[in-house]
Amino acid sequence: MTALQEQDETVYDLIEKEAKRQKTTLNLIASENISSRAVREATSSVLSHKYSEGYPGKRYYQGNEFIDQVEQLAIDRAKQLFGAEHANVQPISGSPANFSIFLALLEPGDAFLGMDLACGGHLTHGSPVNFSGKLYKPHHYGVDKNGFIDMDEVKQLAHQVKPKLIISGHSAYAREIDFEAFSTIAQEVGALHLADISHISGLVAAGLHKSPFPHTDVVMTTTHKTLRGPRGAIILCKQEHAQAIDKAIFPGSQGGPHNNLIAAKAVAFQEAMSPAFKKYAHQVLQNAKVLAQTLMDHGIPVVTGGTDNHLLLVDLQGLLGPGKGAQTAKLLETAGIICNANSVPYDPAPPYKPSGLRLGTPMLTSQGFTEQDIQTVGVLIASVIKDPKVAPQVRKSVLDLCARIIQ
Ligand code: DSN
Repeated sequence: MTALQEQDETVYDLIEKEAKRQKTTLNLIASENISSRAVREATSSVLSHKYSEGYPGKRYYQGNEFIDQVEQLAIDRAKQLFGAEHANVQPISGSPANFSIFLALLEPGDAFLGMDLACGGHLTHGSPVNFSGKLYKPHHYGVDKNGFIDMDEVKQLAHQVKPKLIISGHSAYAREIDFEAFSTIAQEVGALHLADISHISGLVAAGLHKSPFPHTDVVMTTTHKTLRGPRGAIILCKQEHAQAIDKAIFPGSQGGPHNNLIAAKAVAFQEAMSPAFKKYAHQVLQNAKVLAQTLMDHGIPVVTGGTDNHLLLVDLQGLLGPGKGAQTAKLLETAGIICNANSVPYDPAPPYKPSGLRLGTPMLTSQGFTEQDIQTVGVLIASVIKDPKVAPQVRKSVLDLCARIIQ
């Protein structure tokens, strides 16, 4: 019996049920993944007991001899992994990290340019309901009719609005990002370039997606998506921005660092440097390509006709009409297939009732799914989309598939 089971059976049972859900459903949420046991051990370690405001060697509390070493290790590994001049490993998650970057680089009211949320951007890239849209002046680029970023449009907008910051990197974009082109445009208009690589950082670390360095001024990534670490984020930047970024994290926006998570990040960074991680990242890409192709082969349209990364967008409009994403995601859940509804480019339906689905392969890949299994997954998804009545039968196939592959 574990201590938790003995002391609080209610919480223990809920955790056990969630663990079972993760092993008996197909999880295709593009931002989710499974971290290693080593990462989870560091996450639940005694390091969470310690307060350590400040940075290694410059703390406001005593007793940080080992915490300093842990944070320095995480910093060194993050710099090595991404080829960065400076790393701050304290951000607790992606949105607060982006908040700190705005605090470091902009003044309230400053104009910036980012991807429209409806086209695949993130809330923190200028949504009117987010700090980024409330405190700053957002301008947005989108995608063309075929779903691709049009760098000529980005360039034209940048020259027109003269932003202080240009953001590349997106939450629902399936194609490779040309960081160098974004940096060139930023330089032309005297802006800084922030690359939010939260979704693709595992692929970047494995050398399977273009790196934002050396072109980009500041890079932010969460650590729990394709990178397969603990929940959290890091900020990487050129040395010239190091002091501003560090000050914006502490004391600007955060207090005591979550030292347990910093240790877990260090563990994940070491894992990401291994040949096994490269193999995993390669498999994520292969699986995403096979999923996209299988869906298209079964008559399910995929935005941009495929994917270069770990995710793809399904456009349901032609088959089901507009606004059917949420309903279809719920239907798929009854079959044990977990994904999220998502807007598609030029979606006539509102964001809370969008016309597409976002599907990603990081978690299934970590659980051992390879091309042939993913092909089966694609066929199951297509069959439910085309005929809701088959959902109960598909649920059985999903259970069989999970029992065969997931440990
Ligand atoms: N919620 C994350 C995602 O699903 O992409 C982004 O913050």
